[in-house]
Amino acid sequence: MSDRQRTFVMVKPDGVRRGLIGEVVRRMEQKGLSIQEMKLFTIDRDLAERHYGEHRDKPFFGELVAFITSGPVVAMVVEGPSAVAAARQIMGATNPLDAAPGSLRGDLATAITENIVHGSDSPESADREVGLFFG
Ligand code: 3AN
Repeated sequence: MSDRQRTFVMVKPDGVRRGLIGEVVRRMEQKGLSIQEMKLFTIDRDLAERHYGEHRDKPFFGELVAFITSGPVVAMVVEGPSAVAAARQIMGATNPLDAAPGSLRGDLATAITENIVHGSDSPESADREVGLFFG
């Protein structure tokens, strides 16, 4: 298909702690996306600060880095038709209280920091994030 894309998806430490790795993977696969690469590991501070570089000046940056390094994550390269938008639809809005029922965050989370999953917001972000985590 001509609009085939890849995107970067990560189950955050809260998702791993809560046993939601399978739920995230299941929803991606049921949508028609496929997992190309996957690894479970704990992010170090340097990678966390590079991943969240765009938020460096935000008041929640310290909290964000502390949380994302607080336990193992599952990083994935996910591929399929319109993968960037499709993965973000499955995840739902950043704030779980704004996320639609039926999305991962809408169904399974309440807090904006502990919102289970991350997905790239554009094909350019996907390339950058895949490079950071799998380069
Ligand atoms: P998304 O993960 O939906 O692309 P971004 O990139 O805007 O969202 O934000 C990255 C992460 O920063 C979010 N997943 C969330 O955990 C955290 N975050 C965003 N906005 C806030 C906020 N106002 N307060 C605390 N954490 C936030």
